[in-house]
Parts: sequence; C-alpha cells; structure tokens
Amino acid sequence: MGSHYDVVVVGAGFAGLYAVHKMRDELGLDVQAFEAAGGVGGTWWWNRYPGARCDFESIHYSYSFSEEIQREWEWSERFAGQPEILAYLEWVADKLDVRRAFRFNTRVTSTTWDDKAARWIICTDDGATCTARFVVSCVGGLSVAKEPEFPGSETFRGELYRTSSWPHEPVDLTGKRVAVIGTGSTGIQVIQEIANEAAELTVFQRTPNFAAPLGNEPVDLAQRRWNAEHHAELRAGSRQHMIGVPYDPPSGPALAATPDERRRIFDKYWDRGGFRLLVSTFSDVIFNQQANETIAEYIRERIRERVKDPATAALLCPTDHPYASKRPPFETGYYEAYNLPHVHLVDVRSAPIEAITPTGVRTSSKSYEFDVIILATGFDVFTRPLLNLGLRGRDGLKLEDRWANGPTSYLGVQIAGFPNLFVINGPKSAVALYNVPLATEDNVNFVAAALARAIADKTATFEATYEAEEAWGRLCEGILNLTVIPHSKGSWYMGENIPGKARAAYFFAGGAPLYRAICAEVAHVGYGGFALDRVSAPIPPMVRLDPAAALLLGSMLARGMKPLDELNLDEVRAVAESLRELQLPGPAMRVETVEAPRARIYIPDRAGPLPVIVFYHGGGWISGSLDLADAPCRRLADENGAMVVSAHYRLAPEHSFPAATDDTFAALSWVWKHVSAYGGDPGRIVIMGESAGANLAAVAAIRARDAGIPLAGQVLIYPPIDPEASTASRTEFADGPFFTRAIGEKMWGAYLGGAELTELAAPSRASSLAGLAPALVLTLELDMSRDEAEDYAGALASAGVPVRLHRFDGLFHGVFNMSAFIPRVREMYASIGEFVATCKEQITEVA
Ligand code: N01
Repeated sequence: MGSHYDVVVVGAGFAGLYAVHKMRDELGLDVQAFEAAGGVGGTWWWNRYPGARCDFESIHYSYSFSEEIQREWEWSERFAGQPEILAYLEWVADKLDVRRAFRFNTRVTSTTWDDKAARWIICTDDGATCTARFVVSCVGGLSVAKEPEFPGSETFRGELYRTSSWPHEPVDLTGKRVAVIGTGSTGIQVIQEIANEAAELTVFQRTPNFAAPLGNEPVDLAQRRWNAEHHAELRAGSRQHMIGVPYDPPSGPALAATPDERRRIFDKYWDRGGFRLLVSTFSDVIFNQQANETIAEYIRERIRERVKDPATAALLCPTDHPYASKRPPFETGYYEAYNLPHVHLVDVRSAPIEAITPTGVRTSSKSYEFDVIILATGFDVFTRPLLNLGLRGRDGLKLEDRWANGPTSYLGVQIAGFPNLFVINGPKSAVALYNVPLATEDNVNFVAAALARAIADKTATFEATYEAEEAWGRLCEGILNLTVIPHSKGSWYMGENIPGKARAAYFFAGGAPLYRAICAEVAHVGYGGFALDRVSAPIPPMVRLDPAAALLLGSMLARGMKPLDELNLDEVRAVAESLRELQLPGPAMRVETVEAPRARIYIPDRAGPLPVIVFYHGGGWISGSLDLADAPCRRLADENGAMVVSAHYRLAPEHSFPAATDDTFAALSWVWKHVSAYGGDPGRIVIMGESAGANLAAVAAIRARDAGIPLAGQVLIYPPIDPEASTASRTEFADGPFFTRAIGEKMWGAYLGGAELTELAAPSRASSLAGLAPALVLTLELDMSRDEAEDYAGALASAGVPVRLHRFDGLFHGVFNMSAFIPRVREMYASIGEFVATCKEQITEVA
C-alpha cells in the first residue's frame, strides 16, 4: 500500500482549496489532495465557455475567511467572468501555497473503507493507492455533465463542444453555423455571448426559462476601495441572509399588495441582478403558487416587450413551472439576441431531438445542418460526482445501493454507512440556495471542527447515524414541500433532469441562517446525530423540527432575532406582541368589553345559551395581552360555537405573585356569576390558557374546585407547572428551539418575585388534585416544559381526573401564536375542539 495520510481531499475548487488550507495549515494534518483537472479552480477551470460568469456579485461570491485576501483582491466587474474568477482562485491557491498538496490530472477511481484499520483506501487513475484516516470530498455538486440523451454525437463531422469541458484555446465561431442545445443558465450565457459572432445561430429549446437581467457593470476604483474597506460588514450581512448575500428583505406578501404596488416592487428589483427579484420582492413568491404567478407574469411581460416576433416571444415565455422552481438564470441581452435575423429558436418540446447526425441535428420533424454544435444540457447533480469516487463503506456497502431511492445524508456532510467520509456541499446541504463560497466555508469549518474533535479524543470512527439521516431527510423534504420547487418539471433541483434518476429533495431549502444554526447546535451538543466510535449522540432538537416551524425559526434568525433570554423586559414584551403578525387573523364577530374585571367577550352568532371558554393569554407572566389573545380567541369562539372570555391579569415584575393568579381566579368567579347576562351558560365553563396562561388556568381550576365553582373542563396548552421541576426536557431543550430554559427561569423569577412556592403558583403541589375538572393537556415535543406538563397530566389522571394528553411532535413553545406560518397549529385547535365538544356533552347530560 502506498502512502498514508491523515486526510485525503478530492477536488481543487472553492471547497478543496479552503479545505486543504484549513486541514493542513490550521489543524496541522498531513493532507494529500487529488484533482482530475490540470489545475485549481474546479468548476471555473472546466467551464470556459464563452460568456461564463457568476451571478452572485463577486464581492460576495468569494472567500470571506481571510482579511488579507478580501483586502487585496479587487474585482473588476460586479459579476466577474470565468477568466477573472479562475485567476482569483489561482491567486488564492498561491497565496495559501496549497497547490503542492494536490496531484493534478489525477482522478480518484475507488474509495474503500477498511473497517479493521478504520481508514479509507483511495485508488487513483494513475495506478497509485494510498490510505487516509479521513476523506473530505470537495467534488462539487454541478461537476459531472449530463450524458446526452440523443445518439450520434460521435458521428458529427463538425466541431462538437460541451460547455462543461470547453477547450482552453479560443474557439472561432465566425462565419459558422452554430447550434446550442439547452437554455439553462449555461445555454443562456453562451447564446447571448456568441449571437453576434456566429453566422447562423440556432437554439434548441425544450423548456423556456425565467431569465432576468444580470445588471453587470465594471466596478470603478472608488467602489473597489469602498468594498475593500467594508468587507467585514458586507459579510456579516451576508451570513445573516437566507441566501448568503446582503440583499434587501422582501416587502411582505405579494398577495397582500395591490397590482400597482407589485409592479413598483418588481420594477425596482427587475434589473438589479443577483437573486434580488426572488428574495427582495415579496415573501410569498417562493411559497405560494398564486403569488408566484404574479412575478411569473411580470417576467413574461418583460420578455414580450423585448422580443419583437410575438411567436418567438411566446415560445420564450415559460408557462409550465413556477418562477424559481427551477434555478433562475440571469442574462444580458439574451432576449434581444432573438431579434437578430440570423438567430433562430427551435422548439424541441413539440419536436424532440432524435439524434446528432454527421451533418447536424435531427428532430422528429426536421434535419438541421451545422458546423458547430454546443451542448449546454446540464449536470448530473450532487450524486454523480460522489458516485464517481467509487465509494464503498462499511461491509462493502456501495454508495449506489445506499442511494438507490435518492440521496441521503446528514446535514449534507456525511452519509450513514460511510464513516470518516465528509462531504462539502453534498446532497441535502444548503448550497443550492446559498452563496457557494460562504456555504463552502461553513461546511469546511464544521468538518474541520469535527476532525479536530475526533483527533483530540482519539476517535477512530465519526459517522452519521441512519436515524439522523432520516430525520434530516424528512426536514429537507418537508421544507421543500412548503415551497413551489416541487412543482417544477425536469429540474435538477429535484433530480428530474436525468432520465431515471430518483426524484427527491436534493438540497436543504431552509436558508443559510437556519442551516448554520442547526450545524452549530449539532456541534454544540457533542455532534448530535453522529456516532463517535459507534456511540451515537441524540439527534438535536432543531433537526427534529416540524418543517414549517423550522422555516419560521429560520426567518426569525435571518431577521437577527436575539435569544429571548438576552432581551430586556421591554424587548420581551415587544416580541410577545409581534407574535400577532404570525397569527392567522380571527373571524369577525361581536366583542363586548368589560372593565372590571378587565376582559373581552367574544360572542359568535349562534343560538344560546353558549358554552363558555375562559382564556388566559401566555407571555411568561411578564408579557402578552388581550390583543395577543384576540385572534386565537376569535377562532376558538368560532370553531367551538362558544363564548370566549379573554381575561386580563396583571403582569410581573410590576405585579408579582399572587397578582396574576388572583386576577385570573377573580375573572373566573366573575364569569361564573355574570356570563348568563351575555348569553353564556355558567354551567358549561371550560377554563383554558396558553403557556403561563395555562399555568394560571390550572391553578384557577384548583381554586374553582375549592370554591365550588363547577367547571366543564380545563385546557392547558403547554403549561409550565413547577419552576423546580427537574425533568429531561428541561435539560434537552434548555437552549430552545426558540424558548430557552434561561428565559423560562427569568419569567418564573419575575412572577414569583421571591415569594414562597405554593400550589397557587405550582399546581402540582396541591395537596389533592382529586375532583378537578376533566383536562386536556397539550404538549410539544421540543419544549423544555413538556415533561412537567406531562407529569402533571399523569398526576391528574392518578387523582381520578379524566385527562387527555396530546403531544405534538416537531413543535416548540409558543407555536399556538404562530398559526399563519405553522399549519399544524390547526391540529391543536382540532384537539381543543374535540375536547370542548366532549365537555359540552358531559355537562348537557348532567344538566
Ligand atoms: O443546466 P440546466 P445548466 N433535449 O440543467 C436542456 C449553474 N450555473 O448547465 O429544461 C433538449 O439548468 C434543458 O432543457 P429542459 C446554475 O446553478 C450557474 O444550464 O430539461 N434539451 C435545459 O434547457 C445552473 O442552474 C451559472 O427541458 C435538453 C438545459 O439543457 C446549473 O449550473 C452559469 C435535453 C440544461 O439546463 C446548471 O445550469 C451556468 C434534451 N435531451 C450554470 N437535456 C452562473 O451564472 C437537457 N436539455 C453562476
């Protein structure tokens, strides 16, 4: 066996160069790297086709890890062309002195795990073999061209080029009849670039694309200097943004805007380039088909304005997929190219290409003659580059077998069954919707930290567990299904551009801030979801999130949400009130206001006397209001045909214990005595609360029993029960998601104000729970107060109280107020509805 290394890195693109630097120079590891190309640059080494350039601004589409690199390199254009990007990567490679770690022109042909030695055996096409403790794949996602589906390319007598392996010498197209097959990002860049050079240019288009202007321009000296001085703040903004570029946040939902407002916003971002048209216009275009259609039609209008021949314009207007369900391309004069008399568009959807012939292209309806054919038909994304490494994991497991039904991975970084193999920007990583260099740095940093840990702890094997992979897969798929992306046809996003390839979620669409937060949590909890020397650490909470809850959390992170426990009182109160924006609006109905005790009475238009729900809002006893409870109370009233009394109580710390419990009990007593005057039935009162309000409801239920006030039921929506409870959920969800143990403790502290803990604050401490009203206890899987609430439900049941316990998986504390963004909150309302209906029946029977 040849040489032995700590780490083998494969690939010399953005990822490979940084990975070698990180592992070799920062971790001090013995690194050997391989690259099939003749030099560094990865995709930018291969894709030398005319017009190749990036479509994220170069100041963002570049490394951020080095002050020096950012200060010294100046981009000449907003969106640099391939030669400049390649020059940049070559310059970086020299600066970091990483070239000497690489063997160029060397392709890895097999990568086999040796379980006994706990090492990888790597064979290369030069016949050499080496071993490594870790393999870090930096082979890229879009690096293996799709095989053409039409036969005959070898028979073509003219010149045939693939954009992804374009010759290094200039290709002269002047005076030639040229065909371009494919109108994705690549095809569009080629077509607009060569339209004026070729004598005749024929574009074979199967699916038109929603291309928007790139907005490229030279960067003047003053701007370059400004960029050099401000890169730190530019990068900070980037890291917090959903796609890793500091673009403006969107202006709310398109569907809430008037057509004129929509037009104004679309116009504003139409030709400013990058992904602004997608991310800076409206928040719902990627999630809602109807909203998406507003932007899709806007783009079609712009295409029709620019292309003179209406039939050609119609062919260029996409109608079969939502905007951005396929990766949106950018253009400069692309549509105008079709106004040139020698540029022709051929629709190969209606008449597919059957073959490449010795003289040109034959479709099902016609033959065409060409001197040059350019294939811009895309890539076998994410999976093929890894499959080409000939990977065999534990017990000879072949990667193609493991991935027979589509790719699996944990965080996009590891594949269960393949220990010590780390993948940068692998399938199900965030890279597809995340500025590549930053996505790359995140992944490399994560992997480097994992390696450092493994080395420090002398861990022989570091691998994702199958369970973690499944959980991650569910999250990726769930998030993707909330977007319009699965409504595309034939997109590489879903693996559908390759005949026979599994349709699956190929990437994580939750955005960069969420991805980063999840990776940070995974590392923080000791690599949760990974097995170190076969001992697995539990899957961390954020990986188990409900997809909609995860997306919401991601957008909060993108807006710079600080941990709740770092906020002061006013800020906590502001956050609580801001939750109203996350609630579905409540239906209109009659609302009466009562001053003493302060309450709102929601009265649905039904025949009375109505059953009554007394509702106490949440907010940790220190925040929340009748306004916060307004929409939920309307919905509860409407769905249950019940009168809902939303009762005010005094907040801590201004009014600490027992103010809130006294107020809530006083409100209940008042309801019992006076609700009939409003059309409510005092014999059918269900007491209900959310979070701290649920604690108050539970205590009020005990006080009601003791005072002889009959209750039909109590609904406790994720109640905190006892500040001193020592439960597993308190530990497991101490850092959230969203609600943390530290903020919980602060809230309890403010509420109690130093008072002794009695049953009036912690209902589980009541001397007896017997004789209490039937209870529904709703708990959330990812909530630190989950176990104390469930223990309380158990204690109620033991005391003979009829109890229903309903735990919702994937959700975190507070979601009851997030119904507009977390569809599954409706399951909580449904559960409440079923319970309240039973309470009504029971009481009716008694009555
Ligand atoms: O590949 P694509 P791409 N008959 O898959 C057509 C990145 N990138 O290389 O849509 C006829 O998007 C196919 O038609 P259809 C970027 O992420 C970035 O253009 O399948 N046509 C489609 O038109 C991008 O998304 C930049 O019906 C056939 C085209 O070929 C990704 O790379 C620049 C066909 C393939 O489009 C891939 O883009 C370039 C057939 N049998 C690329 N098979 C930047 O600006 C395929 N097609 C940074």
